[in-house]
Amino acid sequence: MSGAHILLECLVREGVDCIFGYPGGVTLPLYDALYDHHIRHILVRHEENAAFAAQGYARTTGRTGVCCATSGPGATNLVTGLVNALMDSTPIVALTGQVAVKLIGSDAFQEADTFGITRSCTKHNYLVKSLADLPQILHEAFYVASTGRPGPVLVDLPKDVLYAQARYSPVSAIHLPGYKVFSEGHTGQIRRAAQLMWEAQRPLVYAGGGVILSGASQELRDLVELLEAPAVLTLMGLGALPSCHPNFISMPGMHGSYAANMALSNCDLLIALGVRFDDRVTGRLSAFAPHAKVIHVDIDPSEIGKIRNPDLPIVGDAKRVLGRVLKVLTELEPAERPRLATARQAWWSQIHAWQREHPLTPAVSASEIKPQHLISEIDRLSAGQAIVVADVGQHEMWAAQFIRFNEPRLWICSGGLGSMGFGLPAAIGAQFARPDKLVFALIGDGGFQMAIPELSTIATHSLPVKVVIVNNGYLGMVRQWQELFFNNRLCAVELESFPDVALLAAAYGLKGRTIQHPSELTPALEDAVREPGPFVLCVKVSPEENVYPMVPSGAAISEMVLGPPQPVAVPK
Ligand SMILES: Cc1ncc(C[n+]2csc(CCOP(=O)(O)OP(=O)(O)O)c2C)c(N)n1
Repeated sequence: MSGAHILLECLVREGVDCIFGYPGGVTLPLYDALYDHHIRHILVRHEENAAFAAQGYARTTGRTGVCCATSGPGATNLVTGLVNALMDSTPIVALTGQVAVKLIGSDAFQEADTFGITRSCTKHNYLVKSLADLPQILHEAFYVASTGRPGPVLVDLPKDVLYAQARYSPVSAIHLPGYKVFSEGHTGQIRRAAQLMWEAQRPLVYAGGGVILSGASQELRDLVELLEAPAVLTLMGLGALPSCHPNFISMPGMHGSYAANMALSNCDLLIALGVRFDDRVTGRLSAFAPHAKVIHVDIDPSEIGKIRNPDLPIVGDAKRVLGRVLKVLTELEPAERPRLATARQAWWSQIHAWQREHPLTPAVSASEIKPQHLISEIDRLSAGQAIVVADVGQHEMWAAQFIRFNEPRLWICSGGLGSMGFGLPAAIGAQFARPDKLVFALIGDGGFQMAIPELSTIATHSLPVKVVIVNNGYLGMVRQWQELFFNNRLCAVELESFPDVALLAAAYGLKGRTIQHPSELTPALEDAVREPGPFVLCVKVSPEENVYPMVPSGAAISEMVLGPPQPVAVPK
């Protein structure tokens, strides 16, 4: 078999059913092998979008997404997507073409040092120098991408390796002596954690993307119910506990709710599960959860103590560790439960008071469409069941605040990297993975303009994605910071000359429409959802709305700005 056919055979054995990619000179043998192969190749319109689409696919399914690019510019175009996958621990395998082995280092046409360039933006990367190594490397790549803390793995494939012929023999085992996955957690630490959990007066569960990655939603639910503990979920963790669960407060951090941030600031035990104490959550670190002992469960040992030294670290897979913690908690329950009632009553009444004091409520107006109103209408239509893929900016934060997710893997965003341009291609990947699901791509007018070419991919496959553009005429999140922290000196944030979306969609053979009056909102969204195919809906919203609450950078998360500054009465 040729190297290209061996590659496809390995992909089949890994259960790959589709690849998002863009061809070029050195990957021609691969595309020739794909010509009559059952693995689907989805031609995106830019390699970065192949990486984002593979992540939309991976995040909705839990399986490893695959993207493919040619050498040189194709490979360098993948870089943002790779960093994005690394930051959000998303399992993808990126296949890149490379010039022939003997030309490497000669500045050959479309040569780039992909191995060197992607070293720091992948979990691991390989350069395949001989066809004999290809099967082993490829299966290792899938193993490394999907195990432990998942992430992107790149396999660079020289053209002559793809052309060469060899007898294919399947790989029977993977031995990576230097790669250890700790999954069970330390028995003694698990016992101590259970004890601390029962002893706490004001426990708070702080759960993130790691819980979703390990499939630990049920265990998380059992934990909060057993301990009668409140929980906050990070941007990456939304859906790990159903949004309608009574123990769920909301997202914490820079745009988290008052109650979530106050709970963090006042808890006496922080149960951190699959989270990395991101600066957007902690605010000023010295003031973060200042009264709390910290239990930190993470599969990646390098996360432990990276930002906050835990009192009790547990290195392991969230699902397995929580399963074991729950067992010990149940053993200890008869002795510990009686002490719980009064402590929890006080803690919960405090939390409910914070919720009543400053609830998260969407703004609504009779004369203009408030972006929060639009988002809450999407929430109503989704009813906690739709897949919502957000781009980056204000609309993303409002979506995280107001859209409910009653299952994991419904909310997809670019969390760690915050990469504009992510939303549309990631929605494409999600819709390919889940053709049965209603998929919203929620995008700002800035991010949309980074991804317009993917309307062509949507049209080609009649993908029924509902593209909703939250059009405020600005790079909204940057405008908000310029307004609040730079005396409203708006510089380079106005987005003039936005295209007429009905015409733009029609140019791609799609249906599209622009609305701007509140009375049009509900019918337009309902029409878009009823439409069996794709729909592009541009919603002109109030241009100068800001996301609140907001923790200014450098402030403690208890120092939230809860709303726009109130006009000060000038003494006469
Ligand atoms: C690739 C990239 N470039 C720049 C930024 C910085 N940035 C963060 S939010 C934002 C504005 C986004 O504007 P828009 O897409 O219109 O969404 P909005 O904030 O208005 O909802 C910018 C420029 C980024 N996150 N990603």
